[in-house]
Amino acid sequence: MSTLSQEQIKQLAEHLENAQLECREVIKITDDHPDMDFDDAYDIQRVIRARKQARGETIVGYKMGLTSRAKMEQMGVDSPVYGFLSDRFEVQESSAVPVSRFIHPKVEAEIAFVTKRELKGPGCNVAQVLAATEFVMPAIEIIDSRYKDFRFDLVSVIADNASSSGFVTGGTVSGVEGLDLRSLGVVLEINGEPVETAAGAAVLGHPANSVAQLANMLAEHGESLPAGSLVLSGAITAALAVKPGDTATVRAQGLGSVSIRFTE
Ligand code: 0L1
Ligand code: MG
Repeated sequence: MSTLSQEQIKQLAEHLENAQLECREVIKITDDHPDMDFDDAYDIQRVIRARKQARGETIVGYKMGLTSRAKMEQMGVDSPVYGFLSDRFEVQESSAVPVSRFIHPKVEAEIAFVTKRELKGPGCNVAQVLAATEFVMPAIEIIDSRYKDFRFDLVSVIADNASSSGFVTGGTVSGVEGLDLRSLGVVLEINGEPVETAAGAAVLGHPANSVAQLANMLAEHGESLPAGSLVLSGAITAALAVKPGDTATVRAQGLGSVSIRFTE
């Protein structure tokens, strides 16, 4: 069920996308639209996606957000969300990223999946995801809520493309055969100091379960996850704010590491 008109959805998509493009924070949109629901929020997100595609951007995949207890507790919410990834969000491994490209960036340690077959819900499960996975690799997601002080509710954050704004993948590319993603240890380092540590099970019990839930959530809007998609399965640890001069590194057991450096 939706509560907003098509015109309101269009206006809110433009409002949030402009905030992203202009690196400008805004107040969460439910302050002015308290009755808006999940359907409205995903409709706004899809209009933002269409605006970017109309400008020539390619949608390379999706991110799952709010997938770990640590993240849910950090943000005061209780269910996962998804957002899309544009090719323009990609940052090259070991490159320098200006913090000025963002409003208030934070980094997250994630396991990225690349699929070789379409995944379609409802009923998508871990086994189907593992069978459809070409490879996995460590990733850093840069999140940047457009909302002032990262203050939002679930509906507002979905409309804001789940704070999606940057990602970098790297390390070792590995097939999933023989890999225990549930007990895979991951360390998030800032400036060489291990700051957060956790195992893959922190992501909805198993990172592949997060990908299955993504396919099932996409199915609610008549969509599927195409073959060749990149999926950031969700933060394994809490997100950490970064500032110019910081280097963030994610090390994943047996999968090597991936780093980025932040400048002014
Ligand atoms: O990737 C994430 O878990 C972020 C989802 C959106 C919430 C946030 O901005 O922290
Ligand atoms: Mg994330």
